[in-house]
Amino acid sequence: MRPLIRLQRAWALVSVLSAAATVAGAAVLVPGPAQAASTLGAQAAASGRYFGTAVAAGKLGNSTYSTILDREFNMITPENEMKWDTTEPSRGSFNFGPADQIVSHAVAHGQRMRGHTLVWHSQLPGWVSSIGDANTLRSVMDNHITSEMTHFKGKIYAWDVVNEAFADGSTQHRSSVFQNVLGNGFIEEAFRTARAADSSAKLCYNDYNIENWSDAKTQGVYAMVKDFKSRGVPIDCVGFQSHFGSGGPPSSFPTTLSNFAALGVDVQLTELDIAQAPTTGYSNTVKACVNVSRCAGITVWGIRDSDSWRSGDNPLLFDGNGNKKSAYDAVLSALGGGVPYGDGGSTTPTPTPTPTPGDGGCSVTYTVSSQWSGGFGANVNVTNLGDPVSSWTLTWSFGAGQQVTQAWNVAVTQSGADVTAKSVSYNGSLGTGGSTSFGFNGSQNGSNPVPANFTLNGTACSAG
Ligand code: 9MR
Repeated sequence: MRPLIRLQRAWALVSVLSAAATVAGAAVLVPGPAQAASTLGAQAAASGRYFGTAVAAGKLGNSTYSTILDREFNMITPENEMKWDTTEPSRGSFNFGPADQIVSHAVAHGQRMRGHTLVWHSQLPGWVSSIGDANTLRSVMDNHITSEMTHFKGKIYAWDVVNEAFADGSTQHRSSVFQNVLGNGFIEEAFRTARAADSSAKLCYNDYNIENWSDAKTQGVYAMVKDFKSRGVPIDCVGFQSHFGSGGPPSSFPTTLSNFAALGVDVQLTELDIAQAPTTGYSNTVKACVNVSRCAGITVWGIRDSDSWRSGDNPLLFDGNGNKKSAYDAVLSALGGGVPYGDGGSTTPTPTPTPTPGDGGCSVTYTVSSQWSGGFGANVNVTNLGDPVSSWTLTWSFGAGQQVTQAWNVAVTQSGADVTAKSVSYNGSLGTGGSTSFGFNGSQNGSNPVPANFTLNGTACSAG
C-alpha cells in the first residue's frame, strides 16, 4: 500500500481529516492548521497550481538561497540565462550553459520550468538589432526560437515566446528591430515557429502594465489574443508580469484575468513583486489568480529582497537574511482559497444520461487538464446514477504506471496500478443524479492513457 496522500484546500477540513486519519493510524502529508506549515509550492499544488520564482544560476551555490528555493518553489524561471544576449551572443553560436545549470537543478529537485524569453527588444545582442533586411531577420528570429526550444525540448512547461512587444500607454506595438523590420506580423510568426519547434510546451505572450483592464496596453494585448484565437494562431497563455507599486494590483485585476481566460488561454502571474511587500497587496494578487480556474500559477521575481532587480523596494516574500516576511504568510493563506485550476480539459465531456433511482451505476468524466514532462494534472467528475449515497469510493486502475502524487477534494490511496479515491466530509453525499469533482496531480512516463475501468461503491461506471 502506498502512503495515504491527502491535500485539502480548507484548513478546517484538513483539521477534521487529520484527526480522522490519526485515529486510523495513517500517514498524512498535510500539516494541521496549528502549524499552517505548508509551503508556497505545496499550497499552490493543492488547487492544481504552481508557485515559482525567478532564479539566477550564479546564486544556486548559496545555501540560504537554494534551501528556500527547494523548500518553497515548484516552478523556476531563469532570471536572465535564457535571454538572447546569453543564449546566442553571436549569430549561430549558442550558449546554453548557464540555463542548463538551472534546468539541471530543477530536474534534480522536481521543479518545473518556465522559459524566459525568446523574442524581446531588450537584452538583445547588437548583431540582431542592427539587421535591416526582413528576410535575414525573419530567418535569424525563427532560427533562434527553433534552436533554443529544441535544446530545451521536453523540459519547459511554458515559454514566454514574445516579451513586452506593446508600447507603454498604447494599444500598438512598441518600436523594436522586430517591429520595424518585420512589421506587425512578427509576433504571429514567432508563435507559429514556436509551436512547430515544441508542440508540448505552452506558448505565452508576456508583458507588464497589462493588469488594469481599462488601460490601453491591456486592451491592445487583449485584442491581439482574441485575434490569434479566432484565426488559430497558436497561443496558450498570457503572462501578467505583475510588478506592482506599494498599492498592490489595480482593483480591476480580477476582471482582467477572467476576461483573458474567457478567450480560451491560461493566465499566469509571471514576475510578481510589490513595493514594500504589503500583506493586503500580496493577498489580493494571489486571490485574483486563485479565483480564476484558468490561472495556472504565480511566479515571484526573486527569492530574497536582496535578490530583487528592485531591491531598494524590498518587494519580495523573504528578507535579505532569508526570513519569511509577513507577506509570505498572507500569500500562503490566500493560496488556500479559490477554485481548482482547470484549463477546460483535453476531452469533450459526455452528456450525463437522466438517471432513475435504483438504476445503479455511475458516470465518470476523467480529464487530463495539463501535462508536462514526467507529470500531469487531472480532473475527475463523478455522477451517481444509483440510489443516494452518504459517502462514496471511486476506484480505477492506471494503464501505464501513472502515480497520484497530490490530490484535492478527495482522499487517495494507490496500490500498484489500483487507485482508491474516497469522498471527504463535504462531498460524500450524492443524490441520484448528483455530481461532484475532484482533482489530482500525478507522475507519468510519457504515455498517459485515460483509465476506463471506474467503479463507484463497487458498481461499474461508464466513462465519459
Ligand atoms: O530581473 C532582471 C534583471 O536582472 C535584468 O538586469 C533585467 C534586464 O533587462 O531584466 C530583469 O528582468 C526583467 C524581465 O526579464 C522582463 N520583465 C521585467 C523584468 C525586470 O526588469
